[in-house]
Amino acid sequence: MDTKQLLNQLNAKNVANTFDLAKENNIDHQKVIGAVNSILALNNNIIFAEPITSKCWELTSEGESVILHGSYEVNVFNAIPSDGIAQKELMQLSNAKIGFSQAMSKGWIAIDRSANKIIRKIDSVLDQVKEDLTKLKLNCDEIDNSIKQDYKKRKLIREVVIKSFNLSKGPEFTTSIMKLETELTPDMILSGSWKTTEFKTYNFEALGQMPAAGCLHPLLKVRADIRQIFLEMGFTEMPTNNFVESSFWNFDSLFQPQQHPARDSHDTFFLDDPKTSENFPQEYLDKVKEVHSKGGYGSQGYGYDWSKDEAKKNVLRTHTTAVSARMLYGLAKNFKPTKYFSIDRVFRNETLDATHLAEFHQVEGVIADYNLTLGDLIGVLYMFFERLGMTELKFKPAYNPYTEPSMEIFCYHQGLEKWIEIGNSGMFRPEMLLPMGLPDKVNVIAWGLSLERPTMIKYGINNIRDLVGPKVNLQMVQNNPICRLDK
Ligand code: FB9
Repeated sequence: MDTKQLLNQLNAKNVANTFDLAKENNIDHQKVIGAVNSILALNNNIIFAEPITSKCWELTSEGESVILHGSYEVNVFNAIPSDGIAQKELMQLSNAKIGFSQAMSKGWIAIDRSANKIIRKIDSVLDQVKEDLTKLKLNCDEIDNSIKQDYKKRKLIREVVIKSFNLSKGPEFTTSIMKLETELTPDMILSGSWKTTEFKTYNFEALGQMPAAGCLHPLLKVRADIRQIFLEMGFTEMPTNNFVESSFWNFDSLFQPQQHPARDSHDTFFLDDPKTSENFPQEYLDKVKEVHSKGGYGSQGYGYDWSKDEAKKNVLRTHTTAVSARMLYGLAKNFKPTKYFSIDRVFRNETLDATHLAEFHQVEGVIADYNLTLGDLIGVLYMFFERLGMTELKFKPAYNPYTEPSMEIFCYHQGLEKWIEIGNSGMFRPEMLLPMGLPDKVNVIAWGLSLERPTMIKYGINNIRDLVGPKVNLQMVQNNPICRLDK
């Protein structure tokens, strides 16, 4: 529909709705909207367009198929010959099951048990469903609401929200709008026609076209900002491109005992294929076995019969601390003070709820140096979280199998006006570090948090399914503002 057609039809009607105009002209509603926008862009006093939201019923693809091929119950009825038909043969028809139950409930057919056949109870039937849907397609309100609800239940129609415009004539209404020129061309200058041509006034307020570019998901924006914070603090990113990890690196190397509940399939995803990992540094593995079963380095160990088969089992890593263990082991041979970080997906067999999925992104910072103390850890946590806009911190003693002491980290969140948990931290235990061969005086401090929690708080998202997963509204991804974690 072009602007002239729209203006002529509005002129005849005085008022009109864009959705009704689209139906009357049998064209797509967006074409009418396009013509309205062209007129408003030229001059917003020619027509007035009041936005309205209404509900309407439209046919599903099944509904469209009924209009084309008839309703399932009529097709089943018509497929029954006058002397009846075996049910098995009748069920060969497409959608026979639905058609059969509808035809039975309408009393059109019956089961003749003596002849073991399906028979007609009446001579002929009217395809009311097809008639109703044909009417509905032309006009939303043609059929009774109770019937609509039945067809909705049968997935033949669905209710949709229509955003349309009620059009009326503006004070400068005309059916002959002259399309104002927007470009001064060489021909106009040469011919002199520019002298009599109407040019559109330049709109210096007009915004630029939204570039048809992609948009970063909020999680990736926060990840980029947190990565930048670590890099500016001199940390090196760890390689985390392995979601599958052996239980050895995910648990045993961290001095996490093989009976620990976190190692149970209720908490951890174990792999069927490949079920196990085979290659471990034998000398290191022996030391891990020793420290678990008999202790060492001043520790009494756990005193159980450590099993290599248990350590070989592959899992979806439950924390990126498994990567930290690999990296610290790699440091041991030629140790120098190092700061590592990682941000990547981890997987836990969690009970799903509004804020928990079976996976999340863990953020982890690790510092290995001589004679580090808990004070160093607290100091670096203040430095890190300050860059995330959190300055008022509190620490609460906690327990992790691989760190001692451990602390939960809390901050007073001004926006939420309450204390919130923002992470966990600790000093890796000697039973973890010494079997790796790290020098005696080396301590390692580390901390972790998630990516999802800060992102949800920053972007005001309450349900994790609005942030990740198939139900994410891509408009949210396009609209959400730039990430400023320190604001
Ligand atoms: O992220 C968490 N909370 C958080 C972080 C930042 C934030 O910023 C807002 C803008 C202001 C807000 C909240 N938490 C950790 C705390 C809780 O959300 C907690 O309920 C959920 N935790 C996850 C694990 O849950 C199964 C968050 C995740 C977590 C917890 C611990 C670690 C990593 C992630 C760790 C660790 C660690 C400890 C010692 C050594 C090495 C790693």
